[in-house]
Amino acid sequence: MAAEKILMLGANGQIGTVLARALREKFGVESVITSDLREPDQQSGPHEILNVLDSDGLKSLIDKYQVTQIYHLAAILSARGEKDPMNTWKINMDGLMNVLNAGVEKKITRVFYPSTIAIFGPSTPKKMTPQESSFIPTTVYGISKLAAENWCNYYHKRYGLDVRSVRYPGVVGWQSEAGGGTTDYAVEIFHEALKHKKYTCFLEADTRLPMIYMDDCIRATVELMDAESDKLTVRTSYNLAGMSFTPAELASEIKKHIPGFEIQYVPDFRQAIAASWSESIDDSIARKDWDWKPEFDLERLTKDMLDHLR
Ligand code: AKB
Repeated sequence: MAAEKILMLGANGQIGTVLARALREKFGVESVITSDLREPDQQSGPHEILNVLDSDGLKSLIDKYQVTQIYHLAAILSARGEKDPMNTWKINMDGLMNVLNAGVEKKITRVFYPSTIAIFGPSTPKKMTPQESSFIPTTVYGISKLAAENWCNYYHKRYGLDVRSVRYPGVVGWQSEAGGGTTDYAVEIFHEALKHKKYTCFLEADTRLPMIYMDDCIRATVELMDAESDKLTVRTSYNLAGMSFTPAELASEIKKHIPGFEIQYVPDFRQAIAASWSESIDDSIARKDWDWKPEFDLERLTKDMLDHLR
């Protein structure tokens, strides 16, 4: 374990910011090299400027730091991705192919790749969505992640690259901002509730989506990456569940802590994206293969968010 050298791509994002800190605690500050297009807001260890489309730049960083594991978090998410579909496809797909090819060439021992509930579509069963089903996503982000899952599986089968992946639900955390996603409302609402005691939600009140608290999200990622390779039966991407809630349910939970809090609903284009996704996830294979179990429900998430943000 001590000899691992980790390179994280897209580390300035919502999950990367928190995951980098967790990995630095586990492996040591100098063993985790973060990278992104820009410097991070708060530097917590070695950081490099890297565009994921620059495959030579990626390979030189692997050589420079003798990298053994890559966490490839760089992507354009569901809502922002719709503004420029071709650019989203390019960044999401070419970025992944650069990582997979560098992974094989440089003999990287483990790669982490996040997929998402955005791979689901209108034909996917909405409740307790199974690991495998009809997946016809409506966003370019979803299309790219579904293709990516299959590329990860292909590189594992064909080249033996140890790529591991989970389908993240919407992630809620106090440590970082969410950006460009359809589930972002569930983070924004806390900041607005504390600042202004009101929030205008871009989804309808009863839009139920799968969500996960940041602590569970980070733990799931670390536990999957720690699991023994031969226990992993899914090499596309594991279904992962935390909890499911609607904007109205979240608002009423927040009201228990901030009695005057008010919410109004002004749905925009993101409503159609959310309506195409699942309401809840069957993650029994993750539970069986690597003992996954979420700890946070809506009540605990709300209290923890407000305690930290206050
Ligand atoms: C998004 O809303 O696009 C992301 C996701 C569910 O992958 N948070």
